[in-house]
Amino acid sequence: MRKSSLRRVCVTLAAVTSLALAATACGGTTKEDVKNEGASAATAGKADPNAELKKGLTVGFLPKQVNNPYFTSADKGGEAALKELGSSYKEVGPSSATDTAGQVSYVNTLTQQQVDAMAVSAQDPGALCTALKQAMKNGIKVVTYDSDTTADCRNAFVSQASAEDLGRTEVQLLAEQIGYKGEIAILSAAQTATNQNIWIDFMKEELKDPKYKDIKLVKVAYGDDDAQKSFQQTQGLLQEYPDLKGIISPTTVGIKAAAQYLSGSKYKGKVKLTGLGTPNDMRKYVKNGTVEAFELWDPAKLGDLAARAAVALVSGQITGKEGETFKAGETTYTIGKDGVISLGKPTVFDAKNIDQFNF
Ligand code: RAM
Repeated sequence: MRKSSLRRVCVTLAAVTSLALAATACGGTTKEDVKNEGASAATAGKADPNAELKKGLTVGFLPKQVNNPYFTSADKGGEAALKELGSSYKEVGPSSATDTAGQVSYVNTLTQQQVDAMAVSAQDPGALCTALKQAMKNGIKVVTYDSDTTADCRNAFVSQASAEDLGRTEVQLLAEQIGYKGEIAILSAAQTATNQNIWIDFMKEELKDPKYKDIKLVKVAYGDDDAQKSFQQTQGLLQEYPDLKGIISPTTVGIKAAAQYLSGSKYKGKVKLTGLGTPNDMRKYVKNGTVEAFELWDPAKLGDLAARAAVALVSGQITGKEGETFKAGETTYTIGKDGVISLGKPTVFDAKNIDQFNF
C-alpha cells in the first residue's frame, strides 16, 4: 500500500474507532497518561486556576483557509505564544474556504497524530462536529477560534469580539455613510461560515430599527473567501442592482476584492463599502477614497489568545465552564456563557488612524 493511502486508512480508522487502537495499528505512539491527566480535570469538571502551565505540548492550528493573510497573521500569533510558553505549534488546513471535507480530514489527522490540543476555525460547524467530538474523546482539548461550532463540539470558543456588536456596528457604519437611505447588499464568505452567518443575523436585527426604514437589504451574496469570486460577486451585485448605495462585506477577503472592483469602476466613492478588513489590505482604498471606514480586531492577538486558552485547558487551569478565569499575558480572561472567551472590542479604521496599524 502506498504511504499516502496507508495514511488515509489510518486517519479514517482514527475517526471511527478508538484512537489508541488506530494509533497502534498505524505505528503511532500513544500518550495516554498525559491525555488521561488532562481529560480527568475536564471529566471531573474541576478547574485548578493555580495549576502550572504545561510545557512541551503540541497545539495544532487548523484555520478555515491556510493561504488567507488573515489566518496567516492569526496563526503567527498562536505560534509566537506557544514558543513563549515552551510548547510546539503546527498548522494544517485547506487552501479553499469551502473545502469542508478537507477540514474534517485535517481534524482526523491531528487526532491521529495525538496533538495535545487543536485550535480550529470552522468552515462549516455541522460537518466538523463528529470529528471534533472524536478528538475530545481521545483527550485532545479543542478550542475553536474565529468561527465556532456548536458548544458541545469543543471545550471553548475564542471569539474575536461580541458577534452582536460586530453585526450591529457594521450596519451603523454603512447607514451613516449612505445617509440612512437606499438599497444595500452583503458580500459574505462561505454560505456555511458560522462567524459570518451570526454577524449577518445581527445585521438583520439591527436593520429592524425604525431608523433604518428607508434602507433595504436586497441581497446576501457569497464570495467564499475567494478573491476572484468575491470580485465577480461585487460586479454582479452592481449589475443586478444599479441603484445600490452600499455593501457590507464581513470578510477580509471579500472587502478587499469589493474595494478593488469599486475602485476601478464608476462606482468608486459613490457606492459605499464597509465591513471587516485588515488595515494593510485596505489602506490604499481608504487613501484613494473608495472606503471611508471599516473595522477589525488584531488577528495575531486572536491567535495568541487561542493558543494560551488551549494550553490553559490542557494544563487543567480551565475546563471551559462559565466563570472560570485564566491569565493570558497581562490580561485575565473570564469564560462566558457556552464557553466563550472574548478578545475584546474591534477597532474602527479610517483615514485618520489607519497608518497607526500594521497588520
Ligand atoms: C476572513 C475569514 C475569517 C473572518 C475574517 C473577518 O478572513 O472569513 O473567518 O473572521 O475574514
